[in-house]
Amino acid sequence: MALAQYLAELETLVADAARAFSAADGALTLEAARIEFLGAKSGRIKDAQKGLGAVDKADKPAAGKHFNDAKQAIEAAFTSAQERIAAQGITEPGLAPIDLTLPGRPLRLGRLHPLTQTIEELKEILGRLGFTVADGPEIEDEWHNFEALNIPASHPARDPLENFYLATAERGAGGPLLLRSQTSTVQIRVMEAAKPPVRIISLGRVYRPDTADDTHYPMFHQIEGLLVDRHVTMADLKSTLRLFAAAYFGGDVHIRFRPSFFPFTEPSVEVDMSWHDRWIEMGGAGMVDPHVLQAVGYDPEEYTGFAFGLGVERVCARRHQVTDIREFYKNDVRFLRQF
Ligand code: FA5
Repeated sequence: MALAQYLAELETLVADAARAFSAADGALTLEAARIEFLGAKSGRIKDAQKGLGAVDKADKPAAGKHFNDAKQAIEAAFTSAQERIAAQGITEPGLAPIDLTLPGRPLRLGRLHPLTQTIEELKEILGRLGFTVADGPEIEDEWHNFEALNIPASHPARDPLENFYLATAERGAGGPLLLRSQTSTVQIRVMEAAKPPVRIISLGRVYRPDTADDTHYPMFHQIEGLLVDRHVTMADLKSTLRLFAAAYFGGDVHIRFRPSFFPFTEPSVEVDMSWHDRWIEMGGAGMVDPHVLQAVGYDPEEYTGFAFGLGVERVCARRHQVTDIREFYKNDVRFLRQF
């Protein structure tokens, strides 16, 4: 190749590179130009270097010198484009320069679900009244969910249509398995494992095939309380629930017992609470039935006890003036962010 032709090619190369680097308006376009001209494998400078081999032998020293000059010019064009882009704070083509004096975007922190917050608060309040937390399984057998709670096989509460029985041949030590329909199961588990006195609460999920509406959901939470000791009376039950209600809702709260029936308590009551002049059913309670004490090996002549079971969604909804408990399960962050 004649020297003149090689020099002409170098000239075009330098001009193309100068144009590409000065047109670069962000990190991406600059990088694309760098690869095109200065790329180590197939950049155009690399090609020009290979082209030196084809120049007539006598012209090689001159061609080599021009090649070095061209390479330096292109590298200089790259460096100055790089500095220009950095100085303007441009990171992407088409974006305005970054204003480093703007305040940062705050990180959006997650938070505990309102029901989790309520559960923690209830544990704390009843903890102050001397109750410790006990846990039980969500998959239960018939003994703990019904039998030991004085709910015989003929009782309508055991109807398969009223419960989530598991479609499995597997059985627990206490018969067929189901998702527990109440936390009262934990009363039995605790009394089977410990001698009186007993003073526990248990909080957790329970399951019932209820149609969802503003006060019902097929999966919900209960807080169960159980106190067994000598000389325990209904008065102790009422004062405990009153102290609990006053601590959770603050002043202006009233509680009321309505006669009711639960197979595992005698007498039994529904517990209503009123706060800001509206009564709402929170749960059931009563004195532990002597048959239940007997079933777990406690002497009902010596010991008496009270138990209560409240709906956590109801308690939480009342406190925060949520009118529909389904809101707790929609996962709408606009709702959840308020707690
Ligand atoms: C019981 O479950 C008894 N185990 C309570 C109990 C415990 C009585 C200890 C005596 C001694 P009940 O089925 O009424 O009772 O439910 C208690 C509370 O759970 C209700 O008052 C209500 O607040 C809540 N609850 C019941 N069903 C639902 C549901 N589908 N969705 C949301 N909350 C519910």
